[in-house]
Amino acid sequence: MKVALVHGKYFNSWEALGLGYIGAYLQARVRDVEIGFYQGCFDDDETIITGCQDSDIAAFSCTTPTFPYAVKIARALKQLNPGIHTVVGNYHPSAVPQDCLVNGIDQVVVGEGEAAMLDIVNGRRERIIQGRTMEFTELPWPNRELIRNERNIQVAYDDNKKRITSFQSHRACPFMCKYCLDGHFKVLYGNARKAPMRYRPVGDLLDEMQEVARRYRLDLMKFSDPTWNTDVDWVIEFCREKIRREFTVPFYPNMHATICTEEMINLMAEANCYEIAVGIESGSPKVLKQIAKGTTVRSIRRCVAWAKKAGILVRGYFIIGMPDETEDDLRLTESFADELEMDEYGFSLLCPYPGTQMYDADKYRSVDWEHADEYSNDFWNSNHLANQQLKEWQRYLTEKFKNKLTWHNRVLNNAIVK
Ligand code: B12
Repeated sequence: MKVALVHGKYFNSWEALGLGYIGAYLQARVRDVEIGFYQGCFDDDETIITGCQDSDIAAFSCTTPTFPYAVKIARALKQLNPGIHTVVGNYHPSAVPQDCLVNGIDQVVVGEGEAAMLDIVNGRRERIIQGRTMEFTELPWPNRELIRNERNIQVAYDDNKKRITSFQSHRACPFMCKYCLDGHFKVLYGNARKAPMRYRPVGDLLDEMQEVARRYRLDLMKFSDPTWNTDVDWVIEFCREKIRREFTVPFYPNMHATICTEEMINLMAEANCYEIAVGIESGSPKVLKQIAKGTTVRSIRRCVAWAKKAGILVRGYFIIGMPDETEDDLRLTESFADELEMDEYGFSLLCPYPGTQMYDADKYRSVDWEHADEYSNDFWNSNHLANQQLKEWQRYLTEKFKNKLTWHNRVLNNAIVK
């Protein structure tokens, strides 16, 4: 049995960790499976098509912007090999499975992919499959040789002279932020009313981090978790164990400002946390309340101050264009950004991705998603501000913080300023 795993084409090039998990799971459970892997930002279309064409199954990982690319490759493969079975998974197919059943795509997986892909390899063929939630105890570590992790690490190194890769600490996210797909549990977990949180045993995570840090000579370790500190006790246990092992490679997580204590942040610093990324989103209490993230101006202020005091760098992300945001709210965001005096700043526009609570299928199904995202889109208006005004604010703030912009904003700044 030959299975080809394909990660989308996008200008950033993180490792395809989800496919690394799926590949490792299949290798552990299927005898005689041969797995190929391609990533659109490294492999050109011809290489991918030639490499996949004699596979039994071609499986694509797609976010909304990368879904059209998967369809294009799948159709080309079908022309060369009409018997090939094509599958799509990841967040876009999970959010709008019916919309993904287009010409060229045979099957859609919703949610986590390991057990579902095993069933598919074993012949399961319903057009839409709900993936089972996996426990970490049944998951092998992601196969980083398979996903050619070295290529992603090299890109990180070329950008900022650090060898960086990511790790997964837990699955699911307990927050219900209105602009994010994770908070929409129904989408990913078959109508679940609560996020099915699964935490990775600290020892197992650190074993993987140590092994990967050694093998790939890492300078910095990131986490794929959208929010890393969902549980203070877990974070404390992680830091204590990292310190006990004298494992000094620095790390860099995404943080929820409210789920913090000063003791936790100090321990993170002691465990060599290099930087934290905080989703600040807005400086307006009204807007923060509306997006339902569970943060407040006070909790953000406190988290940033503790981190700075502990010597951890702070990166803050802001979103412009929340539904009820006014110019006054944006002025509060600007003064909050000034006041926090962080090390890096990112400013995006709200983007109503499929699966989020802001998505309206009638309005946004026909958007050209390959060319629209939260850094630049021409269609999102808030209730008070037109798209052009939101972009003006984004342009203004990125200009104001131009010496401290995040990589993404820096790369895209030219496009925004135009
Ligand atoms: C880390 C991350 C990134 C990283 C890169 C991730 C990557 N490997 O490409 C960076 C920062 C570069 C990034 C960029 C973007 N991201 Co992002 N990202 C995430 C984040 C926080 C974690 C993803 C991750 O690595 N998880 C860990 C791995 C192990 O899990 P996984 O990838 O989800 O894979 C599992 C399942 O999804 C499934 N699965 C995955 N692929 C496949 C394939 C098949 C065939 C099957 C059957 C199953 C399957 O099985 C896997 C194992 O269980 C998620 C939110 C989240 N909680 O997942 C957002 C998220 C996926 N990103 C999102 C978006 C929108 C983007 C961008 C478009 C943003 C932008 N404008 O740059 C780009 C697109 C990048 C791309 N390659 O397509 C959205 C997607 C929404 C949507 N409707 O598609 C999410 C959900 C966040 C949100 N806003 O709600 N992202």
